[in-house]
Amino acid sequence: MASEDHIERTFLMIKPDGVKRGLVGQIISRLEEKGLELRALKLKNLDIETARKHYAEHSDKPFYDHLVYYVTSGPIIVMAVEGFNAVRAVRQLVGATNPIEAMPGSLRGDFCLEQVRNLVHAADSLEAASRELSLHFNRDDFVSEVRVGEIYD
Ligand code: 3AN
Repeated sequence: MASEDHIERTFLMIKPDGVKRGLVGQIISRLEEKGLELRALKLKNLDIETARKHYAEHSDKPFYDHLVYYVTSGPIIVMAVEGFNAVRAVRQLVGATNPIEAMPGSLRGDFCLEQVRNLVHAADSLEAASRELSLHFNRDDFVSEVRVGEIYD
């Protein structure tokens, strides 16, 4: 483990297109295959107020209303994901914002084409992760560090 490696907890959302297209399992598999662990997970409909807060930094952008409309248009999955350098690791797995520029092998590179309906959202810093986790989860939604195998070992 290098000195700059830290265990981090980050936030990931599977947007309505990902849920609707039945890609939830594949997206979670990519995270697990990488070695990241789930700490919380919910399937839910996002209300407009929470969506506006989630995307507050884009409130002055021309696509803001459309983004809020879209992300509240169907069920989403929200997750807390933990592991070494999880913020950067998850952003790498997710790929560039514009799916056309996202590298093949990344989630957006492999599974989507459009900039608004771009499958997933991942926090881009520890500060954003902390803000987004507290926006979407309550304290008792998180599990502690227990793998099923360890319970029976
Ligand atoms: P990322 O999701 O890669 O962190 P952000 O935070 O720049 O990207 O943008 C948040 C969301 O806003 C994106 N996931 C995408 O759905 C939407 N978005 C960003 N840029 C554009 C754009 N130029 N046109 C339409 N939608 C956009």
